Amino acid sequence: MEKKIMILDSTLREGEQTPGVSFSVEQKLEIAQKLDEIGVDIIESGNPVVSGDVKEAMIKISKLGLEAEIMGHARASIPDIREAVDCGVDSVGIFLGATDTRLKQQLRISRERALELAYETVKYAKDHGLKVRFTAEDGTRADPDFLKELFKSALEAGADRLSIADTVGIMTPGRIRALYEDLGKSLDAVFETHCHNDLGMAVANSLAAVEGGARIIDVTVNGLGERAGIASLQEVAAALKVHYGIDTVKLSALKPLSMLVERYSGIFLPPHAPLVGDNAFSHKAGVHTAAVIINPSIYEGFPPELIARTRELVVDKYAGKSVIRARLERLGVRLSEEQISRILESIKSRPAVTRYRDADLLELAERVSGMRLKPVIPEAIEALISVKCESNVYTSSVARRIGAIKGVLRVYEVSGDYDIEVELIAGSMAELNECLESIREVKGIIGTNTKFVLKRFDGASAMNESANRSALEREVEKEEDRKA
Ligand code: HCA
Ligand code: CU
Repeated sequence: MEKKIMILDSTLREGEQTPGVSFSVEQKLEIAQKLDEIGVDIIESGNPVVSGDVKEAMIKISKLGLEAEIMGHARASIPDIREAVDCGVDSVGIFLGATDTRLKQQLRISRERALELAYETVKYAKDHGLKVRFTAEDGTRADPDFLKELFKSALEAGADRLSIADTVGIMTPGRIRALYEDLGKSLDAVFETHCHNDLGMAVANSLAAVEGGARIIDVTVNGLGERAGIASLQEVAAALKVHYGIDTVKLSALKPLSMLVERYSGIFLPPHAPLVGDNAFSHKAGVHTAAVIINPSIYEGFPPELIARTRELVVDKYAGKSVIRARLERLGVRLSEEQISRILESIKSRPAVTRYRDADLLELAERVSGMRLKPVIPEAIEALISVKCESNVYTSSVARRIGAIKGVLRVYEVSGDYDIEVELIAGSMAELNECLESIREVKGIIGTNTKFVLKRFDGASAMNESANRSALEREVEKEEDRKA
């Protein structure tokens, strides 16, 4: 495939339809700026009849002077489209149900009326100087002959692009590709695709639609949207590059954008989320890490550098000698085979410790070698943060969100003046501040109180044993308590 593929991002429209999500106007402006910076072609900024703040954000985004086309979303209704026109958008995406069930039970109109409505509403928008995308909502379940008629009507009225929404995520790649190929034979138009993820097929279906002739893919950052969401920006953009060599947005900016939207939406991705998840480029089993040390491509289909990330070699009970050697060598420590074997033994005897940080490995290396390896100067800043929540939020859900923030070691729900206690660790003041900012941005938090841990570092004098324990030692102790 050699043609240009365009990305329409609907984080601000479909994404805000995610249960629990409401972006502030300022957050929307920032997200729109970032989407523009990374090269998204079209930004669907909202549907103005939803609420005053949605409309306000749309007006403000239209005035930002972005490179991207700014699109408003509207039902096939002239008053709704008038509202979009008022927002100063470049284009409007008009959607109309295309199945008989929808026409009869949801819209209570006949097929004939639907054809007229498509024509009238597209014409109205065109007469008001807007570019128009016409979407057949639930188009993948519609009668294909009627779908064609509906699209013809929209085209006759001047529609610039036609989109099929797989509104309930019911397509397979084979079927959606055939659908686009078939439409392409009888209609000369630019086609768009909008795939929901109800069966986890959104990205595969979007790529298949492109193979069938679609030129524009609808996405949201992190795959947000109604129910299971739609195709995610990061997955679509990376897959287009990996599978077809097609360039769309700046891949190196996807991880920070994903994190920004996680914070603003309050919806955090799991660690194994493709591309942007914490574990997306981590290797763990001994067999895997040993091979990756020789040649990463043995366990990677594409390198982490594709999206400006780095590879991680995890050490826990699954580890083998080579990963311990590699991790220590990276820290400038060379041990004998025998010493490495002893470290491995010790790790395998503590199955509850699931991640050995550099400091933990150095500590084990000190034990087996008798050498002083760990820096006396603290290499990390630790802090305790007390968090107060709004009375109407679930403390556990706030706690879980905080737990997903980089730098957070542990989160406790507590009694007393505050609701949550957080243990933080950061490599620098800048990192610590970033982590604090991220915590403050979690929805439902009304106040925080930060205390720096002053006496916790190896080498600090006059501290009792327990205050001087490392994370590893605490884990070991917990494990022994459990056994006792
Ligand atoms: C909606 C439905 C929609 C519309 C898509 C479009 C869908 O939430 O209004 O207008 O292109 O999935 O059918 O998102
Ligand atoms: Cu949708």
